[in-house]
Amino acid sequence: MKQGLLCIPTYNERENVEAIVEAALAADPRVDVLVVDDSSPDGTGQLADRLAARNGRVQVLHRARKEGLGRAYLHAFQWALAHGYSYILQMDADFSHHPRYLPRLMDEAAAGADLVLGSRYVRGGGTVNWGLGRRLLSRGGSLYARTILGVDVRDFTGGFKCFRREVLESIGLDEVRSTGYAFQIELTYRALLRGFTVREVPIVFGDRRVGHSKMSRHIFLEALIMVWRLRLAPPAAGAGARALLPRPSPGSEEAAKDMGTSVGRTVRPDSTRAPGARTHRDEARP
Ligand SMILES: Nc1nc2c(ncn2[C@@H]2O[C@H](COP(=O)(O)OP(=O)(O)OP(=O)(O)O)[C@@H](O)[C@H]2O)c(=O)[nH]1
Ligand SMILES: [Mg+2]
Repeated sequence: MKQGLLCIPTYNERENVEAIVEAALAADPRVDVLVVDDSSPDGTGQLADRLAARNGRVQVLHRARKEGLGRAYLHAFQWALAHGYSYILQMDADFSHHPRYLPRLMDEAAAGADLVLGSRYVRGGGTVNWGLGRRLLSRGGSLYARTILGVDVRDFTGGFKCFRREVLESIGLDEVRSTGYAFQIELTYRALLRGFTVREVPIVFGDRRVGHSKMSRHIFLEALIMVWRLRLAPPAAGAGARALLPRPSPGSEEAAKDMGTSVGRTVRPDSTRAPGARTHRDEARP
């Protein structure tokens, strides 16, 4: 079985694609790269083809038209499963997600986490060069999703992740409905509903280096609405979803404080509760 496949969706990322692919390959020898390009008018797909021709660790998936980040990822994830990868990673092309974190994401998954999230909102994580408005929007978005869905994930909208293949095999990729930021929320929520553990590790999120944003009001509104749809018609938990409100494990906060440092946190289903129910626990690792 092959190790990691890093899926990088691109739309008009001509200035970034070569540098990000090379940085990713250099950052972790366990990881191959799949560029998923939606026929970018600026020629990103052809540039990626040239990279693939030079390097056997690079593949390119060309899609006929721009259908949003979520559709591109779903296509890439199916490809990764069909090609036998054990760990499937996702990352933006614009260096907001720095490849230096890839080994940590892989290590945590190899150590047993089912889904690892690069998280801006755990100790040690953060954002740089963001104005107050964007900070509030991002933090507010995670708080909104966390509150409505009742699971204690700190960074719900981030797109720097590593899935064990079993997660993607069992969360019903064919039924995923969202396309923009909501896609990140939906996949993490589906993983928790299926009983998988989610581990958040800190990342510092930088501004895109060059190129243009594809963020739109539509993507934002989709996330607002989709969270309620997930809440009211949960993909896998049926009517039990109201029982999912998190409950901290006794002593976990104290344990984290005693260690003096927290370099990640785990959200996991609680096996001592009814099926589908879950709680969360902070973890401190030296
Ligand atoms: N294949 C594909 N990739 C997309 C699509 N929309 C966005 N992307 C890629 O998804 C990643 C994230 O998009 P960004 O435009 O950076 O979104 P953002 O990070 O919210 O916005 P910025 O802060 O401006 O960077 C980038 O690598 C984009 O090229 C799409 O429709 N199809
Ligand atoms: Mg970006």
